[in-house]
Amino acid sequence: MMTAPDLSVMERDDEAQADFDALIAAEQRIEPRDWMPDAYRKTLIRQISQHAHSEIIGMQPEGNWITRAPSLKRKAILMAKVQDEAGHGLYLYSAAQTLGITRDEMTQQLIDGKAKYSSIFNYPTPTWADMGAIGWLVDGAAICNQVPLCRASYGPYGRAMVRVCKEESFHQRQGFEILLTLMQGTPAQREMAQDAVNRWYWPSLMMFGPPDDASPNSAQSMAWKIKRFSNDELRQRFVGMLVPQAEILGVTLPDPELRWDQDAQRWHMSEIDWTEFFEVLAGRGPMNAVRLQNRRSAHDDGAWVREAAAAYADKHAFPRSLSEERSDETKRAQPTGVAS
Ligand code: BYC
Repeated sequence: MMTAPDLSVMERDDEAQADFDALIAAEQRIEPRDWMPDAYRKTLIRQISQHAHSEIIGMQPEGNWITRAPSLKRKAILMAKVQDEAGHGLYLYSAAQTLGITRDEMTQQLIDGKAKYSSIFNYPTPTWADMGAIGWLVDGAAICNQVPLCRASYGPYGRAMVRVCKEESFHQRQGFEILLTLMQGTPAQREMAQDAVNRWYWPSLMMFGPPDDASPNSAQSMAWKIKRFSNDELRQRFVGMLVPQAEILGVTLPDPELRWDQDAQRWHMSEIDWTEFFEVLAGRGPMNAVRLQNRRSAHDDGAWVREAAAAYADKHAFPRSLSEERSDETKRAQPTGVAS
């Protein structure tokens, strides 16, 4: 009987690529079991692991204020928020692991200083108002960036983003509320809130990445429907969200050129200091060294926990020997608490 000849490797790859393209075009999700181009896998590992590292490093600037929060209620809220960030990091590491990289590899890249994480976490938090500014501006920018990522073409990433975004909304509101309380306080408190907004405004705009014409990854990531909007589009959307909220707060956004350009239908703003952005990316921001050193120390200090957990897992992974079982049975059979 005649059998059909096997498809050549090239033909099979073309077919797999065509199936992948069709799923993307039809707004369907790519799942871990599906074939995907190597470059798509690499891009996702890059973005998701950077995102996970950002959540984990992002615990530090706020963790700095847990022991100094001005009231028990503020401390409880801040602790819950920082714990949420740890949870986000863990969902994201898990999503990246579905692409074939291990958690250990990602952690090693971070502590070796080879992996990027968001530039925003390389700035200091000298006052309590920084907790308000981080919630309002940093979590606000994160929401603008991450809501579209809920529709990312890679299933595990998009699904992780849904829960992350719900929690980020709460974070943004708690930051707004901290600033609102300070703005209704004494002149010194109002000054502290404005100062924090002045320091965090520009770095929060940098969170969206370089301008579109200097963003090497955007075009391909948008074609793959990982990113749904460009860096500049999201930055515009963010500023549009901030302007009315700043009015309610009574704070000034530190850009004298900021105005709505009716003709261009976009926000006109001063040029962002991209030199500062690239300096921070190169590891020369105000807090880069401290953030990485803290992460390394935490990793070293946690070595015994990992070893204990691995030993426990090993112990339960294999059936116990017969003699161990027998010795347990003998112990159970002996009456306890009876004086001999
Ligand atoms: N910081 O071609 P581009 C949070 C890099 S945490 C550092 O535009 P892409 C929170 C970029 O990676 C949420 N690096 O890249 C936690 C690329 O370098 P490589 C953090 C940046 O990927 C605790 C190069 O510049 N959010 O909310 O198309 C407390 C060229 O850029 C940055 C995320 O991680 C930056 N700001 O677009 C409170 C969002 N910007 O990898 C809050 C997920 C760019 O080629 N990530 N770079 O060497 C994304 O949406 C995208 O990766 C980006 C960049 C929009 C950030």
